[in-house]
Formats: sequence, structure tokens, C-alpha cells
Amino acid sequence: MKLIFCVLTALVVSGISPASVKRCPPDWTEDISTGSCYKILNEKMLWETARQKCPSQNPYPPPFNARLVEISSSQENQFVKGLFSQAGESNGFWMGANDIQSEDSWVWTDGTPVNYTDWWDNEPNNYDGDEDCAMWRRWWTNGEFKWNDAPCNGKYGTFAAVCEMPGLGSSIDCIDEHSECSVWAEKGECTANPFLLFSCAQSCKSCGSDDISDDIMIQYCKTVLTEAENVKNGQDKEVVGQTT
Ligand SMILES: [Ca+2]
Ligand SMILES: [Ca+2]
Ligand SMILES: [Ca+2]
Repeated sequence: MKLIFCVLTALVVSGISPASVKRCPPDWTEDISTGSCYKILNEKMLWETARQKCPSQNPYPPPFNARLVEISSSQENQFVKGLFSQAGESNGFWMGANDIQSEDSWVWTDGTPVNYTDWWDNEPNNYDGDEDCAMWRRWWTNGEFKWNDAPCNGKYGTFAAVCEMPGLGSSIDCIDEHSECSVWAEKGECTANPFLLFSCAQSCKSCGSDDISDDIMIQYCKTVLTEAENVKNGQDKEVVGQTT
């Protein structure tokens, strides 16, 4: 929520209209109801290949990161399925859910448990004792995409994949993921480095968001937006460079 406030504040300060700001990187699609960004890797690959490729699709600095998509609600499931038409004739798309570590214990690629599911009837069936990676499969009976467990090793085919990352408009949960925060705070680094400031604000520790003055937050927001814009422009230049 703080980040939404932050981005909106920065927009007012900078005079940019919200509609003109891209809160997802180029080639990513934003779900405006959650602020998440999604990108389809539109080539058939192994699940492990997709897992490794997603992080490299994110041009934003930390703490923004991209992973194989994680579905937490029926709404998100529907939104992502709505993107499949971009991918031509693909009949299957990998997601992050897997039970590689422990059979029938489904987790996302960061190890958090899978709560919402949309399995097809009699799935996941771990067919032939060898299906540990989840994907949307188009079912021949009605053309609908539902979840299936498939062999990670491509024994029955390889698939396209969907990556997800938080956009600049997302509310990222406050989590104690930065144990160094109190050290940074003592050194004054939280305010000196905007990206550390962002990390600290998420950590609920001594430089938590409630302790950050609006001035600093606005400064931070402008930096993030400028950074994102620079990344975008840099990419545009690279594309131009490649085509000339
Ligand atoms: Ca998600
Ligand atoms: Ca399995
Ligand atoms: Ca299956």
C-alpha cells in the first residue's frame, strides 16, 4: 500500500499523468487489480529452463524480481489464462507450482505452499510416478485450460511458460527479509541509497516505512520512476542498435 501511495505521490510531484506511466516493464502485461506483471515465454521449453529464464526477463533493480508465475486466486488464474491467446497455438504453459521436493506437496519456486488450485478432474495424478511440474493444459474435450501435473523432463512434451513480477504499482507485503536493515539504518545507508530504502521499508525493521518521512519517500519514488524510465529507454536504444 505504501508503494501505491508512493507512486501516486511521485506522479503528482512529477506532473506525470498515471495513464502515461508504465508500471510494468516493456513486453509485460499488468493486471491493474493486483499490480502484478506477466510475461509469456512463447517457446516450448523444459520447466527448469523456464524457471531459470524468468528472472532474466526483469529489467528493474532489486527488490523487484521475476519468477515462474504463482497463482493465488481464481481471479489471477482467469487473468493469466486470458493472456494465452497472445501465444498462438500453444497448448500448454508452465507455472511455478511443483512437487519436486516432496511428492504431492505442491509449492511455488520460492518454496511457499500452493493454496489456490484449479486442477482438472483426477489431476494431479503423478502419472507413471513422474509428474512433478504443473502446467495449464488445453483439454480436447472443451478447449478449456485447466491445471495438470506433467513430467518436468519433457517426456510428454515441452511447453511455453508464464513469468510474473511485481509492478511499480503493486503493494509488496512487508516482510522481514532484510536482516541487515538495522545495520544499514545505523550507517545511514537506508536513506542514502533509494533501493536500500525500499528494501528497508519492506523489512518492518528500524527503517520501516512508518519512520520514513514523506520527503524521502517522494525522493525515492522519483528515483524509482526515473530508473525504470532509464531502463526502458536503454532497452529501446539497444533494440534500435540491433536493427540498424
Ligand atoms: Ca501471483
Ligand atoms: Ca508428483
Ligand atoms: Ca497429470
